[in-house]
Amino acid sequence: MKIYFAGSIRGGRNDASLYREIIDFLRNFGEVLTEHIGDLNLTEIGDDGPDDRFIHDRDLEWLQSADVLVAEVTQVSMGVGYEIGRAVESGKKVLCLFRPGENRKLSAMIAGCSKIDLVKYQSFSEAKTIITDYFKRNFISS
Ligand code: 6IA
Repeated sequence: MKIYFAGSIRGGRNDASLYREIIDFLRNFGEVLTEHIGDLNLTEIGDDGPDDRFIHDRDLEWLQSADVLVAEVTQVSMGVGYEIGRAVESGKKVLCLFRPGENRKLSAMIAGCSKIDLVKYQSFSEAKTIITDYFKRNFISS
């Protein structure tokens, strides 16, 4: 099972430690291709890594090889939205996790897409339950 986790980078790194916790938990279900999203040293301003064309092409290749995309969509990120759209177009399974709150409005393009499983939550412990249920329902036969 290959899992592509998507979370904001240039959109803002406020949730980086939550991404790391989710990635660690997702490892119970398969290989997470995008562990760097939870790297607390990765900032939205850093530009000392590979160039953007390389990042795009490599990430798209990983996305195409994945069985499922799990995205934390609370922090608005154009890149995460793009990855979700590409995954939906490719017929991938997509789980989006969103923490509702004041001044947080999820785009209608995510909230309104029937091909996306969107689950609202507040705590990491809730996220763990949601993820476990999702993988059991979709991938683990009883
Ligand atoms: O628009 P954003 O940067 O927030 O988009 C974040 C999403 O795009 C993530 O889910 C990643 O899969 C992908 N992505 C964007 N930038 C990178 C990156 N390095 N490395 C890997 N994946 C990325 C960017 C580092 C940069 C700060 C120099």
